[in-house]
Amino acid sequence: MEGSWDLRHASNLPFFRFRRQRTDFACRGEVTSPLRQIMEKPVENSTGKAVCPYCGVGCVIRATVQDNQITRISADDDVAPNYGMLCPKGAHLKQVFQNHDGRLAYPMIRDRRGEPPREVSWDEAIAFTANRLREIQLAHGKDSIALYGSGQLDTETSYVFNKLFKGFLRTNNVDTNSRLCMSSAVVGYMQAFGSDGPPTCYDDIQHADVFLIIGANMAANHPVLFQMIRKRRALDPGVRIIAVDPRRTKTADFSDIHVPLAPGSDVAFLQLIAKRLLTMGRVDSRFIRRSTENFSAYENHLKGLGEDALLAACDIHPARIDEIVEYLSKPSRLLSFYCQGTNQSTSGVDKNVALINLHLQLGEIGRRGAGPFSLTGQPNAMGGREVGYLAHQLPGYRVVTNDMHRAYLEGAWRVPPGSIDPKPGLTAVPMFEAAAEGKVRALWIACTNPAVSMPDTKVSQEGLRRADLVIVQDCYYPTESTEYADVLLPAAQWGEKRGTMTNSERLVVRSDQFLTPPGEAKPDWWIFTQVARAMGFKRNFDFYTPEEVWDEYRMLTAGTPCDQMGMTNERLAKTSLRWPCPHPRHSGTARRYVRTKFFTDSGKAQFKTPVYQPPDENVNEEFPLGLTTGRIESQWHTRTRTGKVPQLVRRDPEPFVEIHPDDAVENGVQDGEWIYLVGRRGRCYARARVTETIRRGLLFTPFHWGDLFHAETNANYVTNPAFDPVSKQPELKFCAVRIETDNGRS
Ligand SMILES: Nc1nc2c(c(=O)[nH]1)N[C@H]1C(S)=C(S)[C@@H](COP(=O)(O)OP(=O)(O)OC[C@H]3O[C@@H](n4cnc5c(=O)[nH]c(N)nc54)[C@H](O)[C@@H]3O)O[C@H]1N2
Ligand SMILES: Nc1nc2c(c(=O)[nH]1)N[C@H]1C(S)=C(S)[C@@H](COP(=O)(O)OP(=O)(O)OC[C@H]3O[C@@H](n4cnc5c(=O)[nH]c(N)nc54)[C@H](O)[C@@H]3O)O[C@H]1N2
Ligand code: SF4
Ligand SMILES: [Mo]
Repeated sequence: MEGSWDLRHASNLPFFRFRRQRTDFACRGEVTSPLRQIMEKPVENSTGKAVCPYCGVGCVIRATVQDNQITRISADDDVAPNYGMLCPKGAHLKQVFQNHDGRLAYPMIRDRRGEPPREVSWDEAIAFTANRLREIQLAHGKDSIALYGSGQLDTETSYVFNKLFKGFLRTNNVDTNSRLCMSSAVVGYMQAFGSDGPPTCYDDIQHADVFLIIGANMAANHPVLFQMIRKRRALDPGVRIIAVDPRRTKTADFSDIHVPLAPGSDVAFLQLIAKRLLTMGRVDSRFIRRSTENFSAYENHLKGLGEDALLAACDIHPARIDEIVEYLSKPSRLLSFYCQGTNQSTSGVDKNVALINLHLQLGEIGRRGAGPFSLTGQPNAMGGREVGYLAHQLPGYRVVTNDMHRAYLEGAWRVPPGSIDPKPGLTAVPMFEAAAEGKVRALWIACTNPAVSMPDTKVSQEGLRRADLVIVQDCYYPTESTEYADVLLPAAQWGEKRGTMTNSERLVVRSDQFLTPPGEAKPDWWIFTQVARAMGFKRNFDFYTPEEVWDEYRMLTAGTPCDQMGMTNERLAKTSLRWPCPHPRHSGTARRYVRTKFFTDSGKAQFKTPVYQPPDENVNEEFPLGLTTGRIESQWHTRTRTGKVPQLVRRDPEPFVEIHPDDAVENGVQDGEWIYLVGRRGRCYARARVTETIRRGLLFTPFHWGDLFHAETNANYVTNPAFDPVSKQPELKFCAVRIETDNGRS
């Protein structure tokens, strides 16, 4: 579904007349090459603030620095969004920088696969990258190259690579790890409201009566937000927290009700609640009449569903449903948080839509303390979407399939009409499949580690192996993905560059630079800019500071739902703002849809009628157990950073698999024993943790430990690459396995 906001205002803007601000441009004396002149200012003793490089809560962290070493990490009590709070990952950032072990500090080229790479100059690395990309496109067509990026890159970087690939290299083969993370949430919001982005903000936590946390383990993965929820309940004992998760997580432990539903059954669960409330007459008729469409189809759909069948699908005690219905039967402000338990599913969009339907039915949106609040995983997965870094998107929540949107960007970027392909590019899973089949010949991997994090990793590894050119842009070496690289581009990381990110509540924060990067590492936006210039697009990539990139991007958001026109560099240097923020005197927007105008053609929110579907893969005699995967509090993804912090590693030093005591007995598994989980595509290895916190018939293992830890501990050798038909987000939350215990013990 395409956005239909008014672009007339936007098209009149002088988007190509920017005032250059080179005040903070700094250049070290010894650097002579023109390519090297664009450098970040070296920093000595200072303090600075930056958005935490980990989760989408987007805590603002203060770092005190002496002689290029962080001496203290803190958070200011009066600074949003975390007001003095940090979780252990953020609080231990100092340890990440205690030495530069494992940093990728110089550009490198690998002449032959399997051999160690050799250090080269930036000039050589950039020229090589630019020439090889050109050669491959000339020989094999424009879509033979692809970029796979990340929600951990700042907005400026995502803007530059998106402009380069979609506008100038004319391929939409640009996708990111957000496809594995947020794409179902994007489609859910688009279908219901005509625009991506949450209606809500963190302040709503202070006003909500009932928190529905569904498919999210906030206590572990968004700890500071969860802390805010707990504080809210401590102040008002009437507040209720409901956790919907097949596992009794730390989040569930702190909740009033835990619903241990069958994996994948969220649509059935939400429809059961909605149906019961509907039967009781719990509908906000005034809101529905004025601000929504398709309610009668929705009502009829719910009426036609059998309660017993829904209950059987979620396989929970009916008392849980009664309790929740009782909470929601009284007027109460409902705030729902959701994340990968809903998104990473072959029915991810339907799960999102079913939750939004419930909010529309109750009128629980567009007012304080109420709304469906999608939790963002990575620190800038929101900003990346605003920039349009998924294969079907363009900046400002535009889409490639919309003629007006393409024409607008072609004008703004000053490329000939028809330059932007109207067909969406390859999304994450098909991108690596195409590389494995020899159709995509060049892969540029930036700020992500697909040799660990892609479902059915053997395919992504085969894609990386088969591609003629693999460019890996990371701040660490080695990682599982750098092993496949022909070119390694060293990136400056957190604290070593300036840049802008948007957190889960649409708060746009500018981060400072307070550390000098090691060796020759450079900010990501700079690296993409230099390659673009080396490919012949000098005039169009005339960026010397991230502020210049920001100014160009900010203008393109004017008149769109994620309007950031009013966020000038001067303002962002002093304060953070929530979009929409359309002009420089606008103070930002806490809550959207307050006057209930949505971005759909009719201006009304849309009810949909999803139908419950079980997960793609079935358990059977050969693979009798379900496996779900996810995260733990102490580690971040593929551990390139958190794996180097002893205080965090100590908490969970190795991969484990949660198994119910009855399943353990049935499978002859002892607590603490190393076991294999064998699935249809491969197997992985982990230490059994026998626990009653998990449903019978289901196992849980984190996906943090890739091949560099042990050749067989990557959970993604087992996971299912099947994806949601609309959002293309893979079903990382369910596959079928059996346990093997009789060989390969450590
Ligand atoms: N410590 C830490 N924090 C992180 C991250 C990290 O790596 N480490 N990563 C960040 C990122 S990128 C993301 S996307 C977020 C993810 O944050 P979450 O979504 O909270 O993380 P997960 O552990 O992947 O999944 C959440 C829960 O979904 C449950 N689940 C599985 N299947 C289903 C289902 O069918 N229905 C329901 N209702 N629940 C189900 C799992 O049991 C799990 O507890 O975390 C962010 N925060
Ligand atoms: N089984 C299973 N698999 C999953 C998931 C799951 O729940 N289960 N979740 C999925 C989700 S939601 C996500 S978001 C992905 C995450 O998966 P990935 O994105 O692959 O994981 P990270 O370890 O965060 O990778 C980030 C990489 O960027 C590097 N890096 C850090 N900072 C910078 C920087 O500033 N610049 C550059 N250039 N590089 C930098 C790091 O060193 C690291 O190599 O995993 C997905 N895979
Ligand atoms: S809650 Fe998230 S953003 Fe805040 S310190 Fe922890 S990891 Fe960083
Ligand atoms: Mo994510």
